[in-house]
Amino acid sequence: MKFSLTLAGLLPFIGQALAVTWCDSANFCYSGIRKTALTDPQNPSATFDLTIGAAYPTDTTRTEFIGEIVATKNANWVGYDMGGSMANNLMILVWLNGNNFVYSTRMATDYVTPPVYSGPVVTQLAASTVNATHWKFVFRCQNCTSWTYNSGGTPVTTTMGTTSQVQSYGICLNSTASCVTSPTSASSALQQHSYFDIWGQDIASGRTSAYDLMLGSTSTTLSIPASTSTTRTSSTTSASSTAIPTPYDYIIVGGGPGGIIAADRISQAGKKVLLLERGGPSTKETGGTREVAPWAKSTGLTRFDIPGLFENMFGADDPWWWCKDLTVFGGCLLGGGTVINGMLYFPPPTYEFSSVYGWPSEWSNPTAAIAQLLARLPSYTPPSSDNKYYLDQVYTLLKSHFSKKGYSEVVINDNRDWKDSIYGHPAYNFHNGIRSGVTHTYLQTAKARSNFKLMLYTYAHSVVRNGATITGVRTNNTIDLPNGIATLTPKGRVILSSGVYGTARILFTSGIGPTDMIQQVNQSAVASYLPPWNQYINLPVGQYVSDNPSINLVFTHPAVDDFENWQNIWDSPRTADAAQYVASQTGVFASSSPRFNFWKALWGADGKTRWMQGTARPGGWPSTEQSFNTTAVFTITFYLSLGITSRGRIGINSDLKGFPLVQPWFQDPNDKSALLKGITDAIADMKTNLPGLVMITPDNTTTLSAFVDAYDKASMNSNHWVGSTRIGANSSVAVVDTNCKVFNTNNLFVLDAGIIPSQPMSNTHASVMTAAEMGVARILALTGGA
Ligand code: ABL
Repeated sequence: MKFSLTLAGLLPFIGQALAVTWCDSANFCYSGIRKTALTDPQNPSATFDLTIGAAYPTDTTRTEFIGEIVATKNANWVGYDMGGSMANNLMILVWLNGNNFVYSTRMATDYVTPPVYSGPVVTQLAASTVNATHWKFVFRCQNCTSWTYNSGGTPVTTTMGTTSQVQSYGICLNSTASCVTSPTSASSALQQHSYFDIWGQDIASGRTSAYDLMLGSTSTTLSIPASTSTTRTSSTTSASSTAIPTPYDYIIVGGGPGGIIAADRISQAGKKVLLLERGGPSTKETGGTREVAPWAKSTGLTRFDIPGLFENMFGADDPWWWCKDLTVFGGCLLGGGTVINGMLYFPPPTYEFSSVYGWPSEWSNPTAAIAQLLARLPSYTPPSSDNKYYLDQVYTLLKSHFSKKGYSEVVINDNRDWKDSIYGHPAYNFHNGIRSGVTHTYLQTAKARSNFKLMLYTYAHSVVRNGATITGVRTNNTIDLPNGIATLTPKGRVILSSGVYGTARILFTSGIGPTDMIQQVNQSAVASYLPPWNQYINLPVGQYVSDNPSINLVFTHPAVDDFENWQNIWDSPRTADAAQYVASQTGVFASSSPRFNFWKALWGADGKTRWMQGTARPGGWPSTEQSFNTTAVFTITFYLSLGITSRGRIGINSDLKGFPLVQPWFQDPNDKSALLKGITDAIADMKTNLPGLVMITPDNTTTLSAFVDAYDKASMNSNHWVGSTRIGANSSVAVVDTNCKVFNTNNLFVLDAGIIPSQPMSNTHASVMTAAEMGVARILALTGGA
């Protein structure tokens, strides 16, 4: 049995396989290689998938790592070498025997089966799993960062690099007979590998502050929702038993806009605050080092920082930032939606907070809160700090159309109440060409206070409660929190800021919500977290949700540059634009994709006023059989916004996955007819006003009304969900009272988009932050708290 001991032939292979980073459903991340449909050279009809990666502690003095090997079941053994050749390097060898992993550490010395090498300690971790097609072996390798081999009688010790080093692997497929001689024996002899490769392991990218949490990560299948895959037991790490309970005055669950604003204002008031975030860092400023575009390496700015990379959020290969336990878009990382959205920033008109739209009278004047918000987060038009507009053809074009239709050109945020027959350039939360927002402002001031603590990678299961009194929050973080429980001081409070879906899920798991949803929890892996049934609190959690229905029309016009539909921005952007951004954070990349916004008030057949918002951008995804000018495409998205009357319902299944149970778009036919009328009026005369314009979706074979009729409901989703825990005076139709306190509890609050009772006028970004400023002031002013 010969083994490849390539050392001399090593260098030509370097760089053949490029290291990548990826994250699993629990947002635990690895660095290494991921390959699919590789061909077995010894049997070209056999293909296999292989992932090999590792995560390393941030403390470089620790001599261990966590490895992950995922392979198709035809892989009869896989070897993972710590160096650039099989010879004289530590190797982790593993195969599946039935449903059990058999593994050992080895070191190849000659063209024979590598003998067992003792010293390293490999422990299989609970995240290991097997399904019908693949197996996944997740392991801790201790004492694994240096190894010694014998060089003609002299021991030579090799130490793993602290930044990067070349690694290799061998694999033997069952297309080759008897890969493993005695599958039950960890020291078994082996057939030589049928496939072999090497790559440069990027150790720096694999370092993670979540390392100790990963040691306790459990999962039962290869693709399971994050809620169960992040379940941790307190017996898995020695650190868990040493965590000391620290009670907090306020525990805030969720590091999105609501949670961060609340954490800052409450810590400013001197309270002891714990902010829990299930994901990890995002932007450079928050410590994020992942997702630096290849062309922007010298800046260290990530995709979360560079506005012009926004469109690639939806087209990336491994978009780990989206919550994996939702069927809609949600950001599961520090900053929540505000670090993955287009950042359109339109502070709401005062009348948005009217009782007509469900707001209690105490909330009718947002002016002071908006002033506070703008003091922290000014709005920027244009976002490029050289004060120039880039890639602005769509603006120039639509301006000439809408001005002829009697719309006024305005600086939109100069008069936030004026939202009828106006258009203007988008306003953003980008500052000096970089994403700004709550992570750069409120979070920074909170972090500077000693009474504020942030815990990342901490997923909240439920609140711990005794009837109406909440005593803590149950999490997966048994490293920092004894048994994973964050505890409150005697008069302490919990604020759920986990978003429309996340907060609803935590309430259900805490026995708060409609009976059918609590039943789902009862059938789930976390049923034991429910309180006794006589403590369930029946509230309309998840009901009365709303989202803007949005309809995209796609056009071409010879004056438009569609920027290759943003398809090359990650790997091969236009050289001059990339260089300009790297040099000065100006230019096309200083902005996300929108270029033109407009609003119009619509009068419905039911006598109600509804507003329409339009957002136009270069690029788009036409659906037409006809040929079109592929470099001159632009899209107008028409949203029905304030005044929407349709409602839907969201909930969870027994895997705790969140999804719309009843879709909220066009439930009321008056919503549909209003938007259809609005779009019809907005595009009337457009071809006359803009010679050369072609509407390609719908094309000239479909009427607008047939197009809207046939529009796929799910693609009307704007990800502007509100209302799942809406505010109100009455617990039959609301979940929180006028102080954001969950009805029938003493000290549980909600502060996120869920409390907003009706669809806002514009993209929800600014409205959520306005509501957070107003809500946190009310919570702080409410007597009885710590
Ligand atoms: C928003 O407020 C919407 O929620 C987003 O859907 C929208 O972005 C941004 N603003 C920018 O207008 C769009 C992208 O432009 C599309 O390329 C993408 O397919 C879509 O979001 C996904 O919902």
